[in-house]
Amino acid sequence: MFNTITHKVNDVVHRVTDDHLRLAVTGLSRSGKTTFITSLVDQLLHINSINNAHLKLFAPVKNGQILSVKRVEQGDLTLPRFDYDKNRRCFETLSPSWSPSTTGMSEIRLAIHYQRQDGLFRYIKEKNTLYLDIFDYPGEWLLDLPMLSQDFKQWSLNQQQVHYGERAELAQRWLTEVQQLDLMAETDENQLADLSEKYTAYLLECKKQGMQYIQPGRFVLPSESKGAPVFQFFPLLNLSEERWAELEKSSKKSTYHTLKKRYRYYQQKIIKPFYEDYFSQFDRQVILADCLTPLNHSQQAFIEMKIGLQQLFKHFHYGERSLFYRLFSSKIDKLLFLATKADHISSDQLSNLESLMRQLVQEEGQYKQFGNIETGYYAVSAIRATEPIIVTQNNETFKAIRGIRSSDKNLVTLYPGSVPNRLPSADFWDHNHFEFEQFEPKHLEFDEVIPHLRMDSVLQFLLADMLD
Ligand SMILES: Nc1nc2c(ncn2[C@@H]2O[C@H](COP(=O)(O)OP(=O)(O)OP(=O)(O)O)[C@@H](O)[C@H]2O)c(=O)[nH]1
Ligand SMILES: [Mg+2]
Repeated sequence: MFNTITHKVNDVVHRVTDDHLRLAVTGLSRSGKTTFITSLVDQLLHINSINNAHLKLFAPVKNGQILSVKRVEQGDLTLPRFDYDKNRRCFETLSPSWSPSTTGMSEIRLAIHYQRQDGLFRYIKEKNTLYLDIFDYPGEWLLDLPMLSQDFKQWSLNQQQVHYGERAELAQRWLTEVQQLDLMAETDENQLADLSEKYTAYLLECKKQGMQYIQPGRFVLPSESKGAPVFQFFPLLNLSEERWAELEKSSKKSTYHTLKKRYRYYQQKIIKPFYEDYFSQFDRQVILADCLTPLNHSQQAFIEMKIGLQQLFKHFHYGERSLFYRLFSSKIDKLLFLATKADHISSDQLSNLESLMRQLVQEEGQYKQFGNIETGYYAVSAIRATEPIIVTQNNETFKAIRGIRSSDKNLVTLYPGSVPNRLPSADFWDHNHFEFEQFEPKHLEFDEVIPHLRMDSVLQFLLADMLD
């Protein structure tokens, strides 16, 4: 008996100190991070004592455990606040719009006041607060993480691997000029600035064509310090081993050594601090992937998304030998993979989207790295822009969606097509044509909660056990 109580007391002490949850929301550019955070915050802030129909599958709400949720002052006062209000206001206007692409870092902290379910604690009516910290940042920043484990030569060789097809064509202008550059000669700053500008223009073009594997990610974002030399370098492609060895022996003032030095500087001064400051302490992670948009584009776009994602979870901590663990000793206990924008497809395709996501992650046995971390895979829509409907045609019924199409602002009913349930092969794009259309968000009344698909399951996975 005494032992049991001691055990419980220890448990309380442990849990009381354990009242913080840092959630890492990760995902490539345009995968839906800002939308996801806005909706997650909105769902939580709309919990009340009367009607919680929006969170049916979130047990702590169903059990009446959550007393209130409030926004409180964030941990890092030097960071901008995540602009939840502004994002929400975008939906409350007469012509609702999506929030713009993120250009910098921001933070939000929520205080979730709750009462435990556990028998003993319910009796004592112990009240607790769980602080939830979430950060938002541009997706491009994430893609720089793998660069931390590569030196300049390895990075260049790595870039070579994605350099084929459409990309090789887009790179032509920059590459022809680099080939004429004398890498052994003394550095000409202006020349490097000019070539880096052309390299950046090439990366921006790749982004426009739906390519996801853009490195260095910060090159394609607006920045006040764009003219700084740390943003003026590029990879060297198609060099032989002999050439690399020869360049290595060139004078320290050579163009080659300057490129190498800037790369190292970018690693240490730009990439590393971001992960050190914001990612080193997270407890749980959500990885968002928009699997539908690359299906619209091309096989190359799809493959780039796959590489981008796999690079990401290869480098985060899912095992003590990972780069992320070695650098930052961060530990997570739950990992959730979300296929976003699931309102772009009809409900009969949701399970396909989930299996596609699972395949992307588990290909080549990647899943083994997750060790004993609990993982989940869901297809979700953080902000639902369409309605599911049943259409009858020629005595046949099928599931469709209805919403305001972004391209022409018309209300349309359509069947967007089948989602492949496994990684598509090369000839797939020859026989299938996808039109996963973009939809405009719905108008929201000021007191209405954001409509979603399965955000309650997301909260259940991420938070329920912390409130038990
Ligand atoms: N229909 C629908 N569209 C979505 C949803 N989530 C995101 N989108 C669309 O995807 C776009 C990108 O979403 P964001 O949340 O801005 O993506 P992000 O990951 O924050 O992008 P960056 O800040 O550029 O890294 C939005 O502008 C919407 O058009 C969703 O749940 N449903
Ligand atoms: Mg964003």
